[in-house]
Amino acid sequence: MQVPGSIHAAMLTPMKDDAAIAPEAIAPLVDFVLARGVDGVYVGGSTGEAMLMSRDERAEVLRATADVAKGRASLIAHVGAASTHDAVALARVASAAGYDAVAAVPPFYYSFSFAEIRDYYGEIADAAGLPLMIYNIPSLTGVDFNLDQLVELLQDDRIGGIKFTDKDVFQFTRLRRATPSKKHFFGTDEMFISAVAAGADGGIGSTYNLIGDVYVGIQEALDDGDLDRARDLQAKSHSLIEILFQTGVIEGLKYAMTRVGVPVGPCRRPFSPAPREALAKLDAWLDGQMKRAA
Ligand code: MN9
Repeated sequence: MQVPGSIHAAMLTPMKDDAAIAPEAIAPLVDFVLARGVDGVYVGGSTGEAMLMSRDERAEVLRATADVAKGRASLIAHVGAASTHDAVALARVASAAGYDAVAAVPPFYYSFSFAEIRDYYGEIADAAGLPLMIYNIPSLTGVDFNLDQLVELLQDDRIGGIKFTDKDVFQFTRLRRATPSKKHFFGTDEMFISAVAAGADGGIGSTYNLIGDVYVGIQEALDDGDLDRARDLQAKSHSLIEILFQTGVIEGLKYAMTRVGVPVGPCRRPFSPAPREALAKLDAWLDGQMKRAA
């Protein structure tokens, strides 16, 4: 089963000042993101702070986003959880809400066997009845699949592809060659140009909330054979990401979105507000780069 679309924003979750979910702030965020030309939205993943939310809150965000984005964009719901029980419940929510595909991190915290992880994915796929993507993000889950394991997971007919958020383009390239009928999305925004050169079908990332047009542009430039333009655009993404590493990626992005006129509130604790000096750099970047964006 195929996953639709190519460039997807890994959506932030708008919150109120006390970090409760702000469902009414989802529509303006979706409008801003889609206006920059991305194909779709990836809802409830790392960037969405899903692991800091209850299952009910995650379901609410999945439903509220589908309500405003359905019919305008490709919709992928991230439903991964530490327990199969929760992931399956969220997969059913995503399916009922009209998502085109679901994605899931492997189960985390306990050291599950590969067979247990494979079963987890099978149960999610069956519950969703939609194409399922493996969300491979070893830096956050601690689950570091080898190439053979990724190939085995992707060979299952119910698995449509992968969101590969790692820096190992060698592994990414071999995986793509071994599973050519699947969709291979790259999730490390600062390396998108290398992944497209290696054959990525698309990208899904956090900075796409603010500058989705940059990643659409990199893909188009490489399609046109215009390496200089692709490199210039990736350099623009680097200039933002270098600052986000100082603010904290999600904290900085939420600050930036609010500042360009799309209020999304703070991050949920234990995330803490970004240091003032780093925010000053972000202010200067936004003044220079985002004048016409809002
Ligand atoms: O999955 C995001 N990765 C993490 C996507 O959250 C660890 C990326 O979009 C990064 O935030 C981005 C900046 O490093 O590449």
